[in-house]
Amino acid sequence: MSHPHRTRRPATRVLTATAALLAAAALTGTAPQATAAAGAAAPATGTGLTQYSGTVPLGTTYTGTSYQLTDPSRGGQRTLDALNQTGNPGVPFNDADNTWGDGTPAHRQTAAADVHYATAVTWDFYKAAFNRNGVRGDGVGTTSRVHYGNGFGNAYWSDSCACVTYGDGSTPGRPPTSLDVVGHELAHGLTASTARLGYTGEAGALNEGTSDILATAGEFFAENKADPGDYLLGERVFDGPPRRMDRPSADGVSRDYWSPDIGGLDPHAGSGPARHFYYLLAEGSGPRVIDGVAYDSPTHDGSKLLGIGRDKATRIWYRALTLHMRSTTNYAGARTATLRAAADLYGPSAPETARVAAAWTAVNVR
Ligand SMILES: [Ca+2]
Ligand SMILES: [Ca+2]
Repeated sequence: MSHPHRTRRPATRVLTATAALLAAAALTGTAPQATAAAGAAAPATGTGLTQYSGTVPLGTTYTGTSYQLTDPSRGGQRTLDALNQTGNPGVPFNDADNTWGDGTPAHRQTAAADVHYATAVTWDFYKAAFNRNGVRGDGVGTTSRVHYGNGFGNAYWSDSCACVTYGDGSTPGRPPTSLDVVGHELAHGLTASTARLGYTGEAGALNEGTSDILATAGEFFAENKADPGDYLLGERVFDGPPRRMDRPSADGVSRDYWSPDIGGLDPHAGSGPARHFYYLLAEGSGPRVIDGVAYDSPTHDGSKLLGIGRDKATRIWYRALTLHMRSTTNYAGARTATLRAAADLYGPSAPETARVAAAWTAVNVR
């Protein structure tokens, strides 16, 4: 699909990834061969020529004979090659000069560079926004494997191994390895280690909604010029209309508002009201242009809402998820949980708390 031209407005966000990446580069240096000559593994900073995110720094390791995509500064998180098999747990990529991929899907390392970078961004985002050490909060990095199967058009989190698997895409040359797709999958791991929301009924819809919310917040956090933040999901990867947060029904599948049958839908479609709630809470209702992307968010009750900003909205959702939701939480429970979280953070009579209530009412969760 085509994309409108996007212009960047001045950065005013509190959370940015650039500083963290630069700090990691400064800590690890770029020429570890001297220290690794004796055979000890040494941290290094490589260069990723990604498909979706431009040229980026990558946390790598020099093994003594080659570089590998193991990031010691982020819990040892690794990116492996599944060799287009389905039963292979993955083997390391090895590289001689620590420059990864060539910006095109023709180069086998490119998808690995995208995933390794986006996984690092997500690590840094969780740390900066939530003071959380990794997906599970245990300081252990995720293992990712790319090139799973043949023409596999998806990516998925596996809780048993705390790992994510990425196919090469159902559209040739469009692997699901963009910042927001990676952030979405990793957020499933965060949910699985906190609220443990189920994957059926309204809990499943909230599980999917959480992944879209944290993926979006992470994409904005990245401040990546090649893939600016937006309230769209998978816009770099998938043909056809992406999932939207301002008006979820624009994808032809998702619901804008809660209704009694929503728990029976596919969880992605059923997540519409959760996404919509987050957008309304962060940005408010009605038409607006953010970083060059046009949005127009309706409300069920015709109310006109003002946003409290993305950082506060994200903080409220995260606190609700990690402290006040559980495996069977439904939409009504999510309203209660986010109201508690807002009251915890800002006070029961704060404007932020009132706007949480108004945003839920605007998506017909009362
Ligand atoms: Ca984007
Ligand atoms: Ca996006």
